[in-house]
Amino acid sequence: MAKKNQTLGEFIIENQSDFQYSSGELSRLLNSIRLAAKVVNHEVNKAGLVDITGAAGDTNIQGEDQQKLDVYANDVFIQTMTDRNIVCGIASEEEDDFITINSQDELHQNKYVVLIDPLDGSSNIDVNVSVGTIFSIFRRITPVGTPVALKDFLQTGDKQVAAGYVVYGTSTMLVYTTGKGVNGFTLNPALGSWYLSHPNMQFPVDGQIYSVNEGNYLDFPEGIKKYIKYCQSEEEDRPYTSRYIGSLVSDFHRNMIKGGIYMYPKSTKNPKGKLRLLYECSPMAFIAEQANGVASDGYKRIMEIMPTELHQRVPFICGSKNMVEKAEEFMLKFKE
Ligand code: AHM
Ligand code: MG
Repeated sequence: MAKKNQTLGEFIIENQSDFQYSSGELSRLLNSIRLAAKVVNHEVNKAGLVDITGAAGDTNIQGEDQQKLDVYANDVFIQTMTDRNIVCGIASEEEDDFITINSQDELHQNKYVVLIDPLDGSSNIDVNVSVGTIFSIFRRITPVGTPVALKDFLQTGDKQVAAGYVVYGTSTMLVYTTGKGVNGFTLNPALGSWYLSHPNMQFPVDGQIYSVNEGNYLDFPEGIKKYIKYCQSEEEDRPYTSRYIGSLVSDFHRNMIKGGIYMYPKSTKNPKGKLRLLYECSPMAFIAEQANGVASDGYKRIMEIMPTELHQRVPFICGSKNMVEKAEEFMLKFKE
């Protein structure tokens, strides 16, 4: 039960018993993600100083190499989880292959794998626009005591144990679900603590915002083109407002609070869509569904898609229930 003024640490402990046979492993894992997010937040906040302290690729005043922030975020999340020996494997959008965590004393004893997009939308950093981290947690399929295998990572979204995102915005927030609703915590930067600010987040069933890169309009499937025209038409409660940040976490976060739809369909440039099933779409789909929203590839639930490769891409339509269902209606009607 969410309590006013509760910190994320308190919330995680209090809700640990939601999991049958819980050993505290998932709680410790969430705690390490919350810690890494604070470290990354600190660095992201300083991004505007890069011209003063030296750009990525330069050597800074202390003789240290300046890293690009997405590489930095990748290192921080992986290192934080590895040091704590809390997962048996990690797959990252920044890495070609998954990483096997091999602790010396307790060989491959951990139960969970993490998939992460350490800094999504990082092209926005140069212009001081919000970026995010997205994470997804699965229970391993292979037996404990053995090294992780690709199949531990290639699971359908509906097998997720937890998923969440961090939005490094005007405030930094960590939003996550363990399958019992969605809760959002805002970082108090002075104290370094996350406070429950958005308990039980819900997508409004309907919305008035559509988010899509309309620069790709001519290449979109007919169903999406027709749906966009529907959003723009002057009927009933339309035209809708168009809002596109180009940073999935931020667009999703706004739409969840205000009601809206986010779309990244396939196009000639991105014949399978642009977004990655495992690092972006599947975790966001879990959060969306837990918040009364819908996530689809245009025809079926994202959560049911069986991945065949780590970096698989998929078209993504996600948001308020009635809006996504309407977009699906158009996709079906104008199926190519
Ligand atoms: P990235 O993983 O390379 O950062 O790309 C993902 C981002 C999403 O955050 C965003 O919604 C989308 O790409 C924007 O793409 P585009 O610039 O093509 O509209
Ligand atoms: Mg990304």
